Amino acid sequence: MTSEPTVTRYRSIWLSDIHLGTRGCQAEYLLDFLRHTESDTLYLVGDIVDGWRLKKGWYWPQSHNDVVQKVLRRARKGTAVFLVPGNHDEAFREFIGMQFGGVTILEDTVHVAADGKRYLVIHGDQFDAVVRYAKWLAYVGDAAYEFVLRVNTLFNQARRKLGLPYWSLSAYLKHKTKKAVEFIGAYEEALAEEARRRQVDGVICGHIHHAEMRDLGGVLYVNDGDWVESCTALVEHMDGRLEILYWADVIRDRARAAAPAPAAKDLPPALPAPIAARGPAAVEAA
Ligand SMILES: [Mn+2]
Repeated sequence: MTSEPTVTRYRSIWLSDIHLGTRGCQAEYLLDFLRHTESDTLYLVGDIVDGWRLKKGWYWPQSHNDVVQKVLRRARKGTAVFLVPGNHDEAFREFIGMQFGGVTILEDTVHVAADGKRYLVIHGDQFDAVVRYAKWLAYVGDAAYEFVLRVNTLFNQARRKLGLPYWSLSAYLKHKTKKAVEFIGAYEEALAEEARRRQVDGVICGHIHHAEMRDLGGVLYVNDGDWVESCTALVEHMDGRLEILYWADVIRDRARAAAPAPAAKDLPPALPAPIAARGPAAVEAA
């Protein structure tokens, strides 16, 4: 018997860089995320569908269709869904201000959080030109990058067979590259500067496939990451607090919690009464 998934409701959810239509897309992880979450508002912050890749050859497995269906279903059920196009799905930019299937397409927008904080929501590719190390970014979408993502997928299929959790090989390689690290820093600064210029409290973006949340000179820089490497989403709790969810970790922890309890003979001897009285947290920490 399969039990109903436990669904967590958030005020808002941000997803970007899903790259549907590419082999690198971790659609199964995203479907799991969509099964376990709900929100009043959902922002799709660009590069949702990879038009560049689809032009070169059609790749559209059932799981990618399921992602689209789940998103449209949310829009029908009352979630306010906004699509902010990115460079890989720039075709949507011709439809700014229009609504399709309950999804409103916007060039960028300002999100007002429950605590009154205002965040600019934008994909981020608009700032490639002002970033000195933009050359590195040219690799996002090209054959070498796609090859790394392909290897990453195969690598993780093998890890799953061995019962090991998801681990992003491509994200690891990227962070080992000095140029990439320099680029990320310059990109973050350019986005933070735009937030300052627009007089908002922070910026929520995607594009560089690197989830992050930190203060940059008084504005909050938030990147919701991606679903080709790190499988990350940004959520807003009901009180306005923002949090990056690393979904591969959530799946791993859930699997651990669901693992059958060890047989009595494998358990350590019973705890002395004072420790047991402090409850399960104290036991875990021990
Ligand atoms: Mn992009």
